[in-house]
Amino acid sequence: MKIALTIAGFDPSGGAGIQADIKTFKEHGIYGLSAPTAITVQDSTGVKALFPIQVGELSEVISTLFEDFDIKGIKIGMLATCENIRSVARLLDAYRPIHIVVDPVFSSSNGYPLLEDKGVDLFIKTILPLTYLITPNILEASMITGSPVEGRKDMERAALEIKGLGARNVLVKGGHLKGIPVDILCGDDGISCFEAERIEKSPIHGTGCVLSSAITANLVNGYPLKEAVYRGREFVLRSIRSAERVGSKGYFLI
Ligand code: PXL
Repeated sequence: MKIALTIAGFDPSGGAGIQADIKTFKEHGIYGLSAPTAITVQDSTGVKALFPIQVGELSEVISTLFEDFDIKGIKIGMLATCENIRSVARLLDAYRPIHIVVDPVFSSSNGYPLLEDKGVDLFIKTILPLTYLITPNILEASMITGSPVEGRKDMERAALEIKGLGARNVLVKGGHLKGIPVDILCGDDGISCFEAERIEKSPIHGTGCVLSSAITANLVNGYPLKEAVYRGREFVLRSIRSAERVGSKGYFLI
C-alpha cells in the first residue's frame, strides 16, 4: 500500500485541512497519515477561531510516523505558527521524502489569519526551498513575491520568481481572477498553462486543500509532474461539481 502524509490544520466541518486530504488520498488508492498543526473552530460560514498544536506534540507525531511508515509523499497545508514552521522544516530536512507538495495557507477563505504575522518570511526561508511543488493562489503568490498578481503575465512572473526562491516547481492558481480559470505551472522545462471551465458553485471551501493532496497522490502513484497536475485539477473539478451546501448557512463543501 502506498502511503502519504498530510501536515495541515484540522477543520471540524471536514471541507478543508487534514480530513479533506485523507479523503482525497483514499480516493486515489493511497493510505493517508495525518499530523494536525492546529485545531480550527469553523462551520459552513468559515473559521471562527484557531488553536495551534504545541510544537513538541507536532514534532513527536511526525517523527513517530516517519520511524514506522514508508512515506512516499507529503502534503503540507496550514502551519499556523513560526515554531511549527521551524520544526517541520527540520524534520523534512532530516527525513527527506521524495515528493513534498506545499499549499501555502496564510488565511482562510473568510479572511481569518491561519499563519501568525512573521510566519510568511520564515516560511519563504525555510519551507519553500524544500518543496517539490508549491501551489499558491494569486493572493499567496503576491504575499510571497511582495508584488501584486493581477493577471496572466503577473502569474508567470510570480511563478518564475518563486522558483528562484528555491521551490523546484510552482503552480500559481488563477481561480480568483475573472474569466476562464487558468493555472500557471513553472517547472524545469519552463511555463505551462492549464485552463478549465468555470463551475458556478460559490462560495466554496476546500478546493486548495483537495488540489494539493490530489497532486501529491498522483505523484505518489507515479505520474510525472504535468500529468499529476492535470489529473489533480480534473479531480477538483469533479469534486466541485458534486459539492453540496452541507451546512445550513454558507459554503458549498467538497
Ligand atoms: O483553505 C485554507 C484552509 C486550509 N486548512 C484548513 C482550513 C482552511 C480554511 O478555512 O480551515 C484547516
